[in-house]
Amino acid sequence: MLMLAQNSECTSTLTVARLAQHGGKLIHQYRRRCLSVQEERSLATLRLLPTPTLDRKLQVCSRSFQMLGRTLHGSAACHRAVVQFKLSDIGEGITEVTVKEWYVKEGDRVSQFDSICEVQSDKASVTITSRYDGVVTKLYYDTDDIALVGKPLVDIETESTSDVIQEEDVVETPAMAREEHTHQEIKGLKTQATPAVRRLAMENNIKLSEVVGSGKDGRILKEDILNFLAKQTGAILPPSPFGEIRTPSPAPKPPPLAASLRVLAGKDVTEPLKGFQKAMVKSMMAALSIPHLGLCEQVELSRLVALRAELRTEARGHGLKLSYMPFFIKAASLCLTRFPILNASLDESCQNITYKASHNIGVAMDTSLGLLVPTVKNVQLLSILEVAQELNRLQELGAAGQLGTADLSGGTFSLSNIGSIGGTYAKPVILPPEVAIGALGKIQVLPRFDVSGHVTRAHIMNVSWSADHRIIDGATMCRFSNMWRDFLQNPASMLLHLK
Ligand code: CO6
Repeated sequence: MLMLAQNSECTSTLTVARLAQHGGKLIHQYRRRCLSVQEERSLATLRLLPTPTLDRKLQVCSRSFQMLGRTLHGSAACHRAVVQFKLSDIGEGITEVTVKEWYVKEGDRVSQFDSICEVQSDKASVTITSRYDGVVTKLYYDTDDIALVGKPLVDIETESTSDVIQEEDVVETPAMAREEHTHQEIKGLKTQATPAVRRLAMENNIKLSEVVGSGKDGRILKEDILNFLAKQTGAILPPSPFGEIRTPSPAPKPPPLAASLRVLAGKDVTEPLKGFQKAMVKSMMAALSIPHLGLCEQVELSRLVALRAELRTEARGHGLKLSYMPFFIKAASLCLTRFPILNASLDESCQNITYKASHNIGVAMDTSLGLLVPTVKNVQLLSILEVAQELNRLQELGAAGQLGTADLSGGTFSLSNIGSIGGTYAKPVILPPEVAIGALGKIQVLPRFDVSGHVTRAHIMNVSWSADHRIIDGATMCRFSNMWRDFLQNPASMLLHLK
């Protein structure tokens, strides 16, 4: 039995010690979790032993492992470990970020989930939070340095190794500590969470088994618990993109004036491109490889203007702001159902088209951090009011500089309402891997002829479409545009298609 436990690499200390204490009751559990086929055969032989013999062997084994466990714990307790806290993979192929601000300095004491620094990736500005309790002993970067994913960000001297949560980038802890602190066995699945997260769940009477983890390998994060709680209570919380990264709480700072002031003072200023500007270079260079076709159209929105005026009070009753955008977005989704080629992507070798099932409509947004394109996901499943709700949420996050990667990724088609700033016409640029985008101009009150030839006041908006001409032809774009225009000129007709 001892040999079996030593051979088995997983959680041997705890499992065998328990096995020794409870004998046959845990044999099945132990076997299921730890044993190879060969070991199982040996165990079958062991089970054939008379019970007193088995008990004696288990007691011996238990004593050995209790001693081993004490030794491991003893050495852990008196040992301060320095953990290299690495910048984790934040997905979306992001390999580097700019360190915007440190919230700690060397010598500062931090607890789990304390903010360490704010970084800006290609996609979003995010706050890195600590996984450990301890003292910061080293910062690897200065403000405005480029930090690399997978490389150390800070060193933290932890106070107790038994509290350290293991990731691929930190020091080893005894198997028992890991077993007790990071895993919980539920229906054969292991739920992973840090002690702080477990505490938070416990304090709120939440069973971890009911929470879906959004961290690496399904790890349950603090945000998952908060979101779970929010769903139960109806509160709205900002989302968190990945793992140890969550959206920042500090208010966004206005862009530094230094460069523009120096320019005003008559000096040329050269500075490196960073963050979103750098991301824009990348995405626009990619967009440049797409042959764009353009199509412009005028839309007469007088009926929509009247309808929105009527419905916005009702929306306000739901605590929502109802602008024109939810109608534009929903109408686009209805048209995408009819023209799936506009909600598609072309692979890099131009061999395959993927028609996307979800209508994740990107909305170009003028945020406190610059132009970002968060997406309203699965518009095909949403009512106009639900689109408004989602847009309101995204706008609030955008204004606070808190849009996360999850909201900024996955777009399948985009709309840019430049008219809300005042632009009348635009030439929108496709955001790869999408294949089409529409830019909406300012709604203007202009004279038009009615059917009797009389001049009337009309609410006119220009829409400018760009499409990937490699897979979309002008006729398709025009038919899509006509359909979209008709829905908005006669918004009641959308009712027939709403589910
Ligand atoms: N015309 C007239 N009035 C408008 C329009 C247009 N096109 N759009 C919005 N509005 C009104 C809107 O109805 C609100 O009025 P009230 O409800 O009466 O208060 C008001 O303007 C403010 O609307 P808001 O901007 O808050 O909300 P909306 O849902 O319309 O737009 C948004 C949300 C996120 C699209 C917008 O806030 C925004 O950020 N727009 C800028 C987008 C941008 O920067 N695009 C440029 C990208 S680069 O495309 C590009 C090709 C180049 C030019």
